[in-house]
Amino acid sequence: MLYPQQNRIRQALDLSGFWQFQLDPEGVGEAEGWARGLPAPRTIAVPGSWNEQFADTRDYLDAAWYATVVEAPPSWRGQRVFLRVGSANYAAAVWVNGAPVGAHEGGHLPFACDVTEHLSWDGPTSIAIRVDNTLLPSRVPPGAAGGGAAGFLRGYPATTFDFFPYAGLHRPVILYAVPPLHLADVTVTTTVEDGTGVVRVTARASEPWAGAGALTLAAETGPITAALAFADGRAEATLRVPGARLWGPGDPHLYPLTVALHDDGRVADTYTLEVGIRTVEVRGDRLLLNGEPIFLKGFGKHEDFPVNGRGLNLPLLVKDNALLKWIGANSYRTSHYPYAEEALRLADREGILIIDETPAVGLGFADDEGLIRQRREQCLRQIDELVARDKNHPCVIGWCVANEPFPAAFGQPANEDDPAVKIGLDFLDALAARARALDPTRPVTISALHGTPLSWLRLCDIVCLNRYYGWYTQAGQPAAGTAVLARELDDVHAALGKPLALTEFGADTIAGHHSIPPEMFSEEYQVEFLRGYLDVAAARPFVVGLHVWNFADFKTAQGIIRPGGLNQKGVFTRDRRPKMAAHFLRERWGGGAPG
Ligand code: BDP
Repeated sequence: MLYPQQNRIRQALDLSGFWQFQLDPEGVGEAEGWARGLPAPRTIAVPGSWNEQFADTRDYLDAAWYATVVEAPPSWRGQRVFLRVGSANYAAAVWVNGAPVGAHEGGHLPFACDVTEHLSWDGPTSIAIRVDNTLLPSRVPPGAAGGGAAGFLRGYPATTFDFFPYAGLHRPVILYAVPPLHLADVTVTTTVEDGTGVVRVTARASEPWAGAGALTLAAETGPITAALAFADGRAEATLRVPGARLWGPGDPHLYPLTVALHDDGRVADTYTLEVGIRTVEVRGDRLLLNGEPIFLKGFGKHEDFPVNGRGLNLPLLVKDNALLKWIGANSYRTSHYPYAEEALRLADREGILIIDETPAVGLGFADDEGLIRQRREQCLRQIDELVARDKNHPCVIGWCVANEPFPAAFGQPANEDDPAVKIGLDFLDALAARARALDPTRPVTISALHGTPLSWLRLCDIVCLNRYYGWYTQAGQPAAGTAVLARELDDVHAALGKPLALTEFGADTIAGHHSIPPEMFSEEYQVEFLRGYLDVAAARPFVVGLHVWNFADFKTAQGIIRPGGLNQKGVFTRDRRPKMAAHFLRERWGGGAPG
């Protein structure tokens, strides 16, 4: 699905702003006709989570309705008009002028509804979106009834994951118009042959159409063009860019590529993408970018900020990228769900490498078979939608199809003969296979918990490990923790011969709390902990990446292991002030000037 674009043919109207909002705890809205108008609305900001905008909605996760009105420009008549919701967490249903136009499940990926037939052309059109984020075991991520932390560790709201279950319209809602015959999709892949960039483009039209089109890539030496011949709505062409400037952290050069569709000799539709020419490859136990070994320095992050919740926050994206540069990082993982498209576009421009993760967190395999089947369908759909959305971003260097799946009980070492291990293997194999089938150009991984069966790790191109030796185990003894870590890395590498990355390791740290000798929760302990992991990795060339958990403190459910409702493993506070660890990492990673 192409991100809506405003150009001389395509029109896009961003509906971000103040909407009407009403909770529907009894689920009566549809029967009572709320799709045509909310009986007792209040005002809410879109995008944004509803949880932090009002005091009474913090823990509310059931249905709520959003409504607005818009006047469609008369010049759009005769076009096809879509309503695109960037992210509605978790499930959404949409009405236009009271008529149902679509529904979607899965909170972090966009969907679009064709609303052409439902718009008013002589007055306002009403739009209503019902969103609910009820924590159900059949959803992905699953609600706590299907597993997760048990007993005294369980927080409120009852998630199976360690971040707050923010709800609402988290990204822009965009109304856009395209010609009846239009470009429905474009896929770009790049390789490099003897310094020549090879850009392969596949374009798909909105119908099984035959006709002509063109590609134009703006190279520094002038435009490079190719003709497109559509047959059955599909066309392919290859562009060659001699002496291409290869995209990477040092020089994130983007070539504008315009795809045009010609009907009756005129340009019927056109779409422009920013193309980074680069290759990503796993060879032996190394990760290569443009044929050279690359070491990933960075973080697991979250979309999280006071008041915005998980809502798109453009200044924060800019600030975070500047802090990544300041600290000397070159990458992050979109833990534990796909981030806003705007984040990826910025990363394309700034040369930040991204491991793009699906929302598959908190998956266990000792549950009811029917639930597992439902989650599997949802996970596969989310991979389809994620790859469709993000395939053209040079910043995306890999797909992570699950975070910390666990066989029977969370964190318990697994025995390969355990039936839950086999069920999990089959499930995860299907996810990895789907990602590879959709996109053979990028490595696939799973971020794996301590005790993950080797058979699951074998599914990964890069073996990503989340480890907390010296925190959840070997508590208070960072050196004992790193000794365990060193042994395990050597064992896993000997068994699999693949590149390893540590995609999580960290220690909760209360900013301003100090102690000598270092004690848990102090800034000194966080530095000692991270130093140990960095040293172990530095001595092992097969470790190709280090992502500290976490970039910044972030909100979680309330519970006894999360004082203040925060996970405090950030090297920055939630409002982006550096802890001692940030300065330590900057020194180790050779960070730059303040951005
Ligand atoms: C890992 C999870 C991550 C948590 C982290 C922690 O992947 O979401 O926030 O542990 O406990 O298990 O800090």
